[in-house]
Amino acid sequence: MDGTTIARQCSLCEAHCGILVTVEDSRVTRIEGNPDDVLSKGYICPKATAMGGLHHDPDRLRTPVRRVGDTFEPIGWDEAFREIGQRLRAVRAAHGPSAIGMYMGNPAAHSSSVMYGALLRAALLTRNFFTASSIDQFPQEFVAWRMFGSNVLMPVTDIDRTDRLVVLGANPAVSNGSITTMPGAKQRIREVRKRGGAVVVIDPRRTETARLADEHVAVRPGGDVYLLLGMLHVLLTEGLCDERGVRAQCSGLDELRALVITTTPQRMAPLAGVDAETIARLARDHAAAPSAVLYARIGVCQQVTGTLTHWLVNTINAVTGNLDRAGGQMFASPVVDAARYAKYLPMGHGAWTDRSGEHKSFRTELPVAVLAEDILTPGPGQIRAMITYAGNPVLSTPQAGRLDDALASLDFYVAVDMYVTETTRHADIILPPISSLEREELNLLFPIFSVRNNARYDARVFEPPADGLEDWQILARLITELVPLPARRFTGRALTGVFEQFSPLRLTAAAVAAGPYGVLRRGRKGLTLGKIREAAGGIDLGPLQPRLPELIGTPDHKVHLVPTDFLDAIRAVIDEPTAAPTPGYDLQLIGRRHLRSNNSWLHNIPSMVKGRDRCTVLMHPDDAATRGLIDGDRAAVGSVTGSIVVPVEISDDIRPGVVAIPHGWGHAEPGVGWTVAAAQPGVNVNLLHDPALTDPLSGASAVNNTWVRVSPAPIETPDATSRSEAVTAPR
Ligand SMILES: Nc1nc2c(c(=O)[nH]1)N[C@H]1C(S)=C(S)[C@@H](COP(=O)(O)OP(=O)(O)OC[C@H]3O[C@@H](n4cnc5c(=O)[nH]c(N)nc54)[C@H](O)[C@@H]3O)O[C@H]1N2
Ligand SMILES: Nc1nc2c(c(=O)[nH]1)N[C@H]1C(S)=C(S)[C@@H](COP(=O)(O)OP(=O)(O)OC[C@H]3O[C@@H](n4cnc5c(=O)[nH]c(N)nc54)[C@H](O)[C@@H]3O)O[C@H]1N2
Ligand code: SF4
Ligand SMILES: [Mo]
Repeated sequence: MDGTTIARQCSLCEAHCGILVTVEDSRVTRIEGNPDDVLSKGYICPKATAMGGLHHDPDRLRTPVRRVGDTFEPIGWDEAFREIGQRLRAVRAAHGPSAIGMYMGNPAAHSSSVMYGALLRAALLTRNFFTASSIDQFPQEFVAWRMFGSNVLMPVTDIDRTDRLVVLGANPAVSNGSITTMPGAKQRIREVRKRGGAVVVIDPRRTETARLADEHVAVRPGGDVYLLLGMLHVLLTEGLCDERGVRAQCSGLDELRALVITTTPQRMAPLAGVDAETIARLARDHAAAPSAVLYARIGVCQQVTGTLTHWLVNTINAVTGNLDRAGGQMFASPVVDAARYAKYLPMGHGAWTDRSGEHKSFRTELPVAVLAEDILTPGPGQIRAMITYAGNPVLSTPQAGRLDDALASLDFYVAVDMYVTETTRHADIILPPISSLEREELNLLFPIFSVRNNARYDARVFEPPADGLEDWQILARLITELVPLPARRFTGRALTGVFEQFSPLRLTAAAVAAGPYGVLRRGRKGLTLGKIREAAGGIDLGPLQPRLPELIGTPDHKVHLVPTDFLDAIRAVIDEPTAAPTPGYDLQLIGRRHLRSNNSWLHNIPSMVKGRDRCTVLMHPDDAATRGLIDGDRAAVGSVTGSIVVPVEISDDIRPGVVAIPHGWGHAEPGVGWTVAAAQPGVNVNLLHDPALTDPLSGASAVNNTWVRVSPAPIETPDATSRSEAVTAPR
């Protein structure tokens, strides 16, 4: 394929921007935006070039490796699978199915192999299944399930048609949108204002998105739930809601009104950290705009009030008539209509709990915050073997620094990953998939959350090596090793043969053909996978369309404005406000993302880490001054779970009393195979976040609001190798 340019997508984040990859002499020589891409229209961010960097990275594993002492040595696939099978079956035979735990990380969702991740999860029959969702969108899924009857029905922000965009706890100018797939978010935000609309950003930091807005409201971290209750009070007591329209679409308006009778803006203001006039004005302007949409994401998911906040967001959109209408919150109509099918799946909230009995399962999994505990605590149900797939939970989840020890203590651990990371360095065997540029597929997930209906194909840039396996093939082989078979060598081979007939690509082709736009429904004019493949920039399927009540999964086909369990929970939050600091700690720690970083795994690509250290603590000048800190100083940041040392970055973009540190750093651990990242390792902010702080409804980790204290760090010792470092952990 030398000297050619191939159209596909960048699969690093949800935007999945269309890219043109030029290859000469088997090397990627250029990656640029594809102007013909129906969704991204030529936009790419600086991370797109990392797709080439990852492919050519000498540190990327290309063959399975097995631990020998503190290092890894290559082994063959068959030998690896044989050993994995023996070890996992032995653990299961001795201790039962839940003794094998599994963690599935974020990149799994970016490839169609995720279907096999779900199959492996099913084959394990374990209670100890975890994913990155419980530190990400769990609250939004929980709300979608309780309000709309299906966890997949997380509404999409119709940014391209709205007259008023209010962003709450999201920074799409950097993240390019999440659960609202909006490549080129900056331009889309500018367009709102160009067509006469307004943009407001509610965020403790004046973010890159806030800079594009008409107004920035610096809410107190965790204050959103009160701000929204204040807004609802104004909307429902000042007659600003279209009662007839809302009653036709929703149930529970009277209960909602009764709830917010006492949540006046005056009463909510100190809890929100936003003055009462602003709260009232935000409500009135939302109601007055021809169309308006509140768009909220992880800044308000990763809170103990995550579910309640996202519930109030959807509720405000609904009572102002902005649910299921152009310019408001809508539902997409993708080529494979997963939302329609998902509503028939049992959500099984609380089907089982973790071993402490405190955390309920949701969507067949347990909150990741209990992972280290479940490995380290002896007794029935203890995890003794682990499978991780496309995840780096040592850096990405709060475990009070205990996950390293936990993973090291396992009887057996197999990782499906192409790097030796802070997590996989503990594995007995690592199984690397081929690179993304060697895959071809149709992503079925993100079109469900896209701002326009579309179908876009990912073409292969490089032929995979003869002995390379895709993730789904690796996962299928793991399933084969796990299912009880009468004659393993013989029937195992037969089973692998069966899986090969059901590749994700084939399953996708069948689903597209049978889907709402497919040939089986629409005849000759309908879509096939082949037709989508031929369109180098994808196929545009038009703007989002109203889909209620037909799509909804609630028994009465109405939107439930006030699910009963939410009512009890919100009353507790109103009666006992969550604003009080942890004694001894005086600053609230939130997160932040950078345009050249993607969670934990792009720091080994030189072009992504060039320039100054980005793993810094961002503080307001007043907070720095009272602590005698100046820009570039090293500061110790401590919480109830740990302490880290990071350089100080001073900026009045951040609300006084709040500090921000990015996650995904901390690459200085011995044995990590990221040689470039190790030179500028940063430090793991999740050492500061308390695993005990979770959203009691969904189980999601609250990593966007932790009480910390900051002080000058001890003088740096000459042999210190990293500019940021973890110090001590214990409470
Ligand atoms: N404090 C704090 N913590 C956070 C967040 C935060 O805002 N603050 N954000 C959270 C969020 S939203 C998320 S999504 C999580 C992410 O959490 P994780 O998914 O656990 O972590 P990642 O950093 O995405 O690590 C991905 C791993 O997958 C590997 N990988 C990449 N592509 C592939 C592939 O195609 N196949 C396989 N098999 N492996 C692959 C990479 O090498 C890397 O090791 O982090 C969460 N953690
Ligand atoms: N460049 C880049 N893009 C990414 C990623 C990345 O790591 N880097 N990760 C991808 C992933 S996995 C995800 S899930 C998405 C996430 O996409 P976003 O949700 O847009 O992620 P963040 O940039 O972390 O934005 C969260 C915002 O919430 C604010 N915040 C924190 N606490 C509070 C609070 O209490 N109230 C309010 N109102 N705001 C608060 C923070 O200041 C921050 O601006 O991004 C995706 N895109
Ligand atoms: S926004 Fe950047 S990282 Fe995300 S898909 Fe587009 S080019 Fe890739
Ligand atoms: Mo995420």
